[in-house]
Amino acid sequence: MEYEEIDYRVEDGVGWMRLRRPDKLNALTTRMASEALDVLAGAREDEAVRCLVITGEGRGFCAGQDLTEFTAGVATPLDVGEHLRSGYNRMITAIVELPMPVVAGVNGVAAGAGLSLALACDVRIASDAARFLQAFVRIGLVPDSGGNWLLPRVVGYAKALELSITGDQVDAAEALRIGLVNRVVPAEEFDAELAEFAGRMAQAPTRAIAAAKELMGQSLRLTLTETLEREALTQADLAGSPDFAEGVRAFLEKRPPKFTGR
Ligand code: LHQ
Repeated sequence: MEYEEIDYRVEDGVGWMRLRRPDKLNALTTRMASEALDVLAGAREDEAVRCLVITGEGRGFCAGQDLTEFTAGVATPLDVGEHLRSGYNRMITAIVELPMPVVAGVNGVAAGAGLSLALACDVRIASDAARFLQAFVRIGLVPDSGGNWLLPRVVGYAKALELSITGDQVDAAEALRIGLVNRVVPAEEFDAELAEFAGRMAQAPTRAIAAAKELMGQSLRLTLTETLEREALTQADLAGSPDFAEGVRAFLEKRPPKFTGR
């Protein structure tokens, strides 16, 4: 598939998925969502990719649904439910289920479904120029693309509900304070820090990270007893992996491990 609204490249184990409608703050179109789905499916199958970064070109990360699609005749009237089911819902699920670390490089504003996109990622690294808003209520909608599920898990119920029913904007410092992002970096250092972190993730034991992500996701709907058993099963599986063998060998030889992701 030829990408027009996303730039995708793989460098040193990192898949860089850059939303590319900078004039519109990378607002999501039907086309962009289908390109994103293609990138996500490709990354999942590509052994050369051990970390995926989702970021935006220009001054925005993603301003959510492109609101002109409601009027521009792309799908008029846009069947909103189907649009979500066939596009954004699949995109969010694909990110959450991607068996590798997924990093949101929040370079600028993240609004509406754009915020949900960042929330679906495992780690959020933000530029100090970033800002965040559950924009939906401003246009008479409810959060979608998992916003109701993801945001309370990230910042807690009370803050999530407040942000969702006010649509108020949160700046990067406040986002860090409430746990909405993991790290805030000065805009001038953002690209380098993001690349450094993604590079580190791409050298990590990918299967262990994928399993940690899956187990922690499951734990939110399981009992402790069930989680303990799943941990035992997963650990037994990972204990047979080449990366575990390498990790132990490197420890005993007092050198840094060279993980291959297997
Ligand atoms: C945009 C957008 C945009 C088009 C900026 N669309 N052009 C809902 C319904 C149905 C189906 C599926 O999903 C959804 C989920 C959703 O995501 S609903 C929420 C949609 N998003 C919004 O309501 C956010 C709308 N945007 C804004 O409130 C502002 O643009 C923010 C606060 C994000 C940024 O403000 P500024 O920094 O002041 O930038 P700006 O407003 O001047 O925007 C720059 C350009 O980008 C401008 O275009 P122009 O041609 O005038 O320069 C905007 O029109 C365009 N743009 N967001 N979502």
